[in-house]
Amino acid sequence: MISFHRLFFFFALLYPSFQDILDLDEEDTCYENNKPVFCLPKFENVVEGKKITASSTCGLKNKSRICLKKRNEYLKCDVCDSTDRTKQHPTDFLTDSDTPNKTCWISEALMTPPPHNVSIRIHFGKSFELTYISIVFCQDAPDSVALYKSMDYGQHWTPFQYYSSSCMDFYGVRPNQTITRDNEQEALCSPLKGGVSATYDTPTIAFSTLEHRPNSFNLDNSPVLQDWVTATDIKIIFDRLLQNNALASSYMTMHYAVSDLSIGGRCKCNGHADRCITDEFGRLKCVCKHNTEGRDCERCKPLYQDKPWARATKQNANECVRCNCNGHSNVCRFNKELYEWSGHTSGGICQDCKHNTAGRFCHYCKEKYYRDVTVKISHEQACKACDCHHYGSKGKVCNSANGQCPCKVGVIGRKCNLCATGYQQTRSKIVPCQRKISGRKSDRNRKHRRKKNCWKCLKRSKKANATKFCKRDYGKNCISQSFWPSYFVKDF
Ligand SMILES: [Ca+2]
Repeated sequence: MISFHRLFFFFALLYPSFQDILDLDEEDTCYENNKPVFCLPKFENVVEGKKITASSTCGLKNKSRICLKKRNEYLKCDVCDSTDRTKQHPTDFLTDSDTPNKTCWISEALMTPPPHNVSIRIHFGKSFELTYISIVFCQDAPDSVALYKSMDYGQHWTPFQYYSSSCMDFYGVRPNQTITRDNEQEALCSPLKGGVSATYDTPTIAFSTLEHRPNSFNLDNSPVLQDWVTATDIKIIFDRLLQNNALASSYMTMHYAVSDLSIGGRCKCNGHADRCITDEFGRLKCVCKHNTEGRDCERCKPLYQDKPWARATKQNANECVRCNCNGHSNVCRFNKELYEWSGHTSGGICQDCKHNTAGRFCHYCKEKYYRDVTVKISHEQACKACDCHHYGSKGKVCNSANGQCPCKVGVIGRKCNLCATGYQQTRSKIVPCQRKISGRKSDRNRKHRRKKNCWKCLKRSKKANATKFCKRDYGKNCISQSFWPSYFVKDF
């Protein structure tokens, strides 16, 4: 039996980040001296505690006779019966301890000539980055085995690795191809005899996901390989037990049998978390740092979009940067053009500015509000309503700097709610303030003349007449003949 620890150290030599992982402990490793740094969840046997299903397990439907072979010699034959604890061979035996007694998952009898297509599927429940897959057999290793991975919980499957004595005939892949930088995401095919498996005394498949791939020591800068090692599910398909069918005396007693399955890897957090936990819905997720979020820390938090999200590397933690919204928004969005424009320093645009603010940084007051310069822009009351007088102001929009509303003639005050000196209030909505009539003698004469012939309407109207002129809003149809200053008349 090959222990997990033995494999761990073996693959640590192949994987550049492993030495770092060995030093992990419970403290937050995503910061050093309050500065963000690249961090990783611990390296683990990913299948422990995971759901494993097999398309075929002996003894579930009926008792069956099992005869395992090693070095072409039959081992002791036995009965498989799921109802008998001493005779059962469930998928649990793939991940249990094989000490002191080796335990095996065993398929149903193969019955017919190949292909047999017996599969084992492991559901991780989250993206993991895998380093190796190890399968230890209870008898001679099968002749043809295919490993597949899925990145979307089993909706699509990608070949991960083939093993066969006849790669081309069985899987359509040339054996032992050379991987270059152009085809790093391609599955290889190799015979099971030799290679890594030959170093163990037990028939074993030991697939290293990065071995022979040129960028394996530059994973940080290789998105292709980052995808290559990522999986949410693994499927192992046993296609053929024996190379030579003629050797099969009877498929009735032939089975696939595996004593141990281990998959080395770590919860995928893109360098932004050092552990994963189960959330309130029972799903695994990263405990994201560096202002990131998502089950894989695969995006920046809503208010931290000033720079584009990036995976953390040993050189740069690529912490997500907070947008400057002056405390008036919790959301911003990243704009690539702005980011390019700024020389890669800032690309965030604040969204849904609150407290009557507006602008990319919520840094000025929205229309109909003005800036209260007595407080900082970050103050909740930094923008006050213009509150322009309905009749005294020409409009509702005031000067954004000082709040001055656009007053009608004769009207003053920030809100345009006062009559200027020399003006008096009227009931008119159009001319709320009119120039006062002087009390001097000459003016009294004018007042007299006004009564007599000052106003004359241009056309007849039931609503408008000279008497009502100063009380209501019927001035449009009337014209001053002599008394009122010309500028006042123009205002109608
Ligand atoms: Ca076992």
